[in-house]
Amino acid sequence: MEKGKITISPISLDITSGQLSGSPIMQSCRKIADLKDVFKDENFRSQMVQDDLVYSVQAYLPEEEGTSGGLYFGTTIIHPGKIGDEYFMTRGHFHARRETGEFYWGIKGSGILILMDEKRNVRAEEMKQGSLHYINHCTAHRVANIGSEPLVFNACWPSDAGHDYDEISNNGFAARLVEKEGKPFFLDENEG
Ligand code: PAN
Ligand code: ZN
Repeated sequence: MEKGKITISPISLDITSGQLSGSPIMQSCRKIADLKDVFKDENFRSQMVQDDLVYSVQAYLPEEEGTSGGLYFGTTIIHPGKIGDEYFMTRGHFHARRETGEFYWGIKGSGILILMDEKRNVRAEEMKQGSLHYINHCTAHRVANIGSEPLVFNACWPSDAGHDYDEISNNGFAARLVEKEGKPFFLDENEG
């Protein structure tokens, strides 16, 4: 590093919108078509407009995937909506390296962070602007948007965490968040 030289970080974060700008930023989006078998009512999902966006992720990944000691940063935007009575939500995952945790924090909107340990115990935290969430190691995590505006949150996780989506696609979460009488309500995995 050249002594005394002050440079500008290549990435900036708009802290009011959560939007990242600069380069390199990875962008991905999940449409209705990408979420087969994620929601309870697969038949309902299959009949929706397949091109509609459910959520998008921007991520700044300054280290090679798998590097120990590094960190990643991301912004997730979940659009408002439901598939049947189940709120739009992320696929959810365990980290491939189960010993790694993560921070999430709310930027705007209204949501629920759903957490599940390896014994399938589920708990949940309300997400809103300024809410800060520590996701313990060995804990699957998924977020549902329960409001009528986009839900935006930031995340910071280790660059060697990896993502295990298979465990959740095979076994799901032990509870699902549905709207009942206008309010969020957890349905046990065995309930309709
Ligand atoms: C987040 C998530 C993001 C999208 O950055 O990856 O919110 O959710 P899914 O990955 O479950 O589709 C994170 O938890 N990273 O580890
Ligand atoms: Zn994660």
